Amino acid sequence: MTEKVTELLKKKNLDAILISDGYNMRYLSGFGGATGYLYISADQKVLMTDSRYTTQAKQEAPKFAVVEVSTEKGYRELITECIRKDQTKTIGFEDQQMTCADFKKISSPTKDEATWMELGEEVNLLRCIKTEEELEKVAKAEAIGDQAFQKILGDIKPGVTELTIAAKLDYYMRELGAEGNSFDTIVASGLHSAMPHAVPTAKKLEKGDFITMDFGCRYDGYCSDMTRTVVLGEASSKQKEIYGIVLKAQMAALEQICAGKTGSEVDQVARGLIAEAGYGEYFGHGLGHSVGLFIHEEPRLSPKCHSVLQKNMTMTVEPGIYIPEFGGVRIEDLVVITEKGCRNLAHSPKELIEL
Ligand SMILES: [Mn+2]
Repeated sequence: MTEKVTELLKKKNLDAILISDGYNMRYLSGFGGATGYLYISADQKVLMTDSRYTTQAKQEAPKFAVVEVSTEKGYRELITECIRKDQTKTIGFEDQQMTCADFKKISSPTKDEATWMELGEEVNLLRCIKTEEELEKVAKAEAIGDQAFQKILGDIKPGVTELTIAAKLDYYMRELGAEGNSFDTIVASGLHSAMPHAVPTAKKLEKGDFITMDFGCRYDGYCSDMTRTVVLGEASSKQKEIYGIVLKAQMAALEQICAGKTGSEVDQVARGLIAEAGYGEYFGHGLGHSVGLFIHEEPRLSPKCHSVLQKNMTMTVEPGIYIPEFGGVRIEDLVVITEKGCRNLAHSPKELIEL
């Protein structure tokens, strides 16, 4: 991955970059400890971390010189040494991730000898297009989600709380090989399902509830993301209507998504159908986002994202309708963009499940 940094240095006219974001650190070096810094220039590749991670860093990042901070030499001193050794004149840093306090501290000794340049999203964007190896990990994580969904269907019964369902989903994913969650599991039932990002509560599931479950796990660092909405008992005609519209919107977007289209174009496919059906005001969020080492990556499927989708990007497709005082539906799959369309990594059923 460090070839990508060489290109970035050239493109931005930089002598070196300092990486502080844990996901970027992992992406560029292999080190998953998320604590420390990477300094990368034409002549040096240095990974600075503390003693809790030194052994792990040496194992995971063999191409980097691993340096441990000490009481005499903290990150500021080590980074200053790297800069002076190279006589670096321009250094890029991750202004969107580093705190103001850390930046002031780290850059203070060299602020007159080197220009510190804000990199914005530049380093994150290196992660957009996934390699086959990365895609395998995302697919494995999504497959774990599929299996956990299949198992949780047997636990959805009247009287069971949202918290219990969330805990069991988490447990199943772990049991199936996940390292952890890619975000806090959402289980929203009844009126709660009208809140797209509801937090699970002690509310008991009741007959007639919509139950929206949005969950994902990490496998070898890579995230999955999926959402299914089911009904406990028989669905009402209004529930069937809303579910049908969301599903139609999702299928249409999946049909249209491919390399070469912009995020806003694909978003509009689903948004247009939901608006046509009269529910436009109840779909407030974007249609999707990319997924990788972090759960919400660029680009997005949203009215504001005009980035062009490219082969081997991963995108969620997750339209929803949320009606206050009634309930809501979201259906989410995770796909890999191909030249002509997409490869859906989610295989859980999508016809309305009545339990
Ligand atoms: Mn999502």
